[in-house]
Amino acid sequence: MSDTTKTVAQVEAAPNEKIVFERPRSLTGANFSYCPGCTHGIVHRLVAESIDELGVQDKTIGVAPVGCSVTAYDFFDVDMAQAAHGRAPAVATGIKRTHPDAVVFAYQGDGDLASIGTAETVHAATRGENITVIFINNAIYGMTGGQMAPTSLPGQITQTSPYGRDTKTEGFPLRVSEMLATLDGPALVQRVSVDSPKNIRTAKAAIKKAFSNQIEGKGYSIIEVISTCPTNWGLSPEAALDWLRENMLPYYPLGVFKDIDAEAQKDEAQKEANHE
Ligand SMILES: Cc1ncc(C[n+]2csc(CCOP(=O)(O)OP(=O)(O)O)c2C)c(N)n1
Ligand code: SF4
Ligand SMILES: [Mg+2]
Repeated sequence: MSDTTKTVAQVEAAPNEKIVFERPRSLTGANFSYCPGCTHGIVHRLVAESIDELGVQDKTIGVAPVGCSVTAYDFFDVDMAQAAHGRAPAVATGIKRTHPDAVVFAYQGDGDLASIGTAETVHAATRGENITVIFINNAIYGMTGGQMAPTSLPGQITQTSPYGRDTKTEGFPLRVSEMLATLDGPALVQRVSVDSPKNIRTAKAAIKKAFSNQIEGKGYSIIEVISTCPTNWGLSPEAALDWLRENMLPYYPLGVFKDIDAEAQKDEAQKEANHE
């Protein structure tokens, strides 16, 4: 087992040196417990960089889920709370309402958010709760050994669908972003991926905006991150990225599904055009 308590010290620059890359301050430096090629680590970094850049480390409170990121409290150097399976948006709601000046985020897997926590997710979104949700969709229950999740693809082989997910008996995968974007409550609903440098940059901008929205009081923002689980997909890290591109991205298209800022800009442009 990896020793998650072992931390890497923050680098200090010598007088004649310039630091060009370092660990975000909002990560503790504890070794990640994630498998090789798992994208949870990339997303942790993007969340931590966003918190650093917005200067809110001292007032951020994260809510960890169950699933492989259950130990997120070891990795984020901010105050953390632990929610029972699927209850992170409800716990985040309570924290935010009692600490309105805090910046509160829930970090959840697809089993956690889209299965047991579907009700909490939908209701936090429709209330327009002023929280940030980071949703890791890897199409599987990772931590418990690779059972089928609500997001597993049609035909996908998992421990509980050994002949492939049969939509006749197991139904169709939930497209959470599309579903939440139909609600009036959310300020931002965006789906991103972390399979390439270009997509990682887009993911970073989306995650940072989801935090900025909260700081500006704009309301509920959720970023769905299409992610890998090489271990339970039975693939190498590299092959897992190919599988993600070939199978997940066609079913879960990337993009912005709701953005109240973009809608406001469009309305403004329309008003100006009508006056011309
Ligand atoms: C109420 C409840 N039911 C089931 C479990 C067992 N359980 C723990 S983690 C997990 C799967 C989590 O999968 P996901 O949320 O997709 O996270 P991942 O590990 O894939 O990142 C399950 C079913 C639990 N802890 N609590
Ligand atoms: S089991 Fe899957 S989701 Fe969990 S750490 Fe390993 S690769 Fe990541
Ligand atoms: Mg999962």
